[in-house]
Amino acid sequence: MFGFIKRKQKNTSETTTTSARSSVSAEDKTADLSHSLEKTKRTFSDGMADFLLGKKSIDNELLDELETRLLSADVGINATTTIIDELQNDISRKVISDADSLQIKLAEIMKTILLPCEQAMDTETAKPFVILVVGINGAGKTTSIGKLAHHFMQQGKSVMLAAGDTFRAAAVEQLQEWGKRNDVPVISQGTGADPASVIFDAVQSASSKNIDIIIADTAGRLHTQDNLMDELAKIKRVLAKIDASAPHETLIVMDAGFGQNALHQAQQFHDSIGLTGMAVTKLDGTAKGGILFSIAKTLKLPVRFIGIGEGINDLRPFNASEFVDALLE
Ligand SMILES: Nc1nc2c(ncn2[C@@H]2O[C@H](COP(=O)(O)OP(=O)(O)OP(=O)(O)O)[C@@H](O)[C@H]2O)c(=O)[nH]1
Ligand SMILES: [Mg+2]
Repeated sequence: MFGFIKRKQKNTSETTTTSARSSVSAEDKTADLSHSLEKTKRTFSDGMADFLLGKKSIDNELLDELETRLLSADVGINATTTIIDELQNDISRKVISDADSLQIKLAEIMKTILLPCEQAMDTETAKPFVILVVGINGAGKTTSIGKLAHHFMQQGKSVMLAAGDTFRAAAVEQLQEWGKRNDVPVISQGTGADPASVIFDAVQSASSKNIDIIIADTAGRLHTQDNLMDELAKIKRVLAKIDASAPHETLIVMDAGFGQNALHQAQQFHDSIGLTGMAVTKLDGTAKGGILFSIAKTLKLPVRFIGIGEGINDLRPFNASEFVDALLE
């Protein structure tokens, strides 16, 4: 956010254009992320630069303002308190004396909070490595599966998809479409079939074909729908019959735009079926990107991937440092 001040102080007004971000170097990757996080960034930074430039020193009024902005971006009370307390401490010790040192320290604190969530999914631990994808309706499960297939294919892995959403009309076709785009097989039995049976068959087929990774879609559900939560538990039980350690990843896809509510829902899924990781989607469409800090402080689950758009390339492994740099740029 305080990058805004630097630009102002240098009296330059140029901004990075979208076309300038189109190459795939590491630097541009961060620039893309920064662009995608625009709405959350705005919550942080709108008017902040003017506010700061008018200040002779870093004081409590500034920290109050920062606190409000962090809470507005759904950073959550725990993480916000940690950030403000640590900044306060450094201001008292005169470690922070100006906007620059504040920015550096802020980035450092934010990265420290997020770092425990940065745990890449290690798909080498089993073959086939079975990923069961769960979450509430419309969170972005099926789309994320399509993007994940692309991601793993780029790593040279072979992938198979299982159409475990046998409930919603057209869900199977939607997954098949992603299968076509990625040129990967999709195992399905059609609407109304037993999801556990579809996924069981898919895993057996993947084993016989020596496939590296199988990703299973499931129907969207609320944590309050006991029968549907039981269905997920059944899928896990059935999978364990093929391989006691399967599914190797139970991945919840969570829409960042739901903010603290999504956090609550994810917690309920975790309590009910046991999650091993998260993919946080739609960070491009929300001002609540701070939810990652709440996840780190309360849910403490690995954030494997973040979704920053609808395109096939718009899912990327979560990197705490890259995320904070993009947010504060
Ligand atoms: N902007 C944006 N849109 C996304 C992202 N991820 C998914 N979407 C969109 O969200 C909508 C719902 O995505 P789906 O993948 O169908 O969601 P789902 O969880 O499978 O939905 P159900 O199967 O109905 O429970 C689609 O329009 C996606 O394109 C993202 O990271 N950014
Ligand atoms: Mg779906």
